[in-house]
Amino acid sequence: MFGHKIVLGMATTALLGSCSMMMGMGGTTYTFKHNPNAADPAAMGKAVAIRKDTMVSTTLTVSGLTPNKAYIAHYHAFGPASSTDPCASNGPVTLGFPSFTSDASGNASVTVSGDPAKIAGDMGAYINVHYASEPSVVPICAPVKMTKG
Ligand SMILES: [Cu+2]
Repeated sequence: MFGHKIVLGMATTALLGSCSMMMGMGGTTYTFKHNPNAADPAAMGKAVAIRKDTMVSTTLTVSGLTPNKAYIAHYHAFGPASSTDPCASNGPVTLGFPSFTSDASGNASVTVSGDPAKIAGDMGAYINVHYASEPSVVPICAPVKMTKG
């Protein structure tokens, strides 16, 4: 489905990945991949989810966006269109990030804190970044849960 897959070789990902099963101090890191479209072709980044008391705080750090452009991002549930590719599953929104705007260099960061139940299991299968002006345009997606159920 995604012939245009980008492999990111970030040392920090490996470092944080070492405790990815713990949801501990380092949190869990998910890597954004580019969807098969022409929007923001250099877009990339990561999402880091950290459990804090009874909440989960997730921070997106993204680059390669269109400079000074408004974006929206959400956690989505596993949808009906695929059970093995969350980013292609077309699921409903379960937790929305605050809307944000890229800086003059195309970088952006945004954090949402929410009830873990909203993104537990199939409820938090992937994170999408959309153009705020045209939500059907989704340059990048971070898979969180690879298999439905
Ligand atoms: Cu979305």
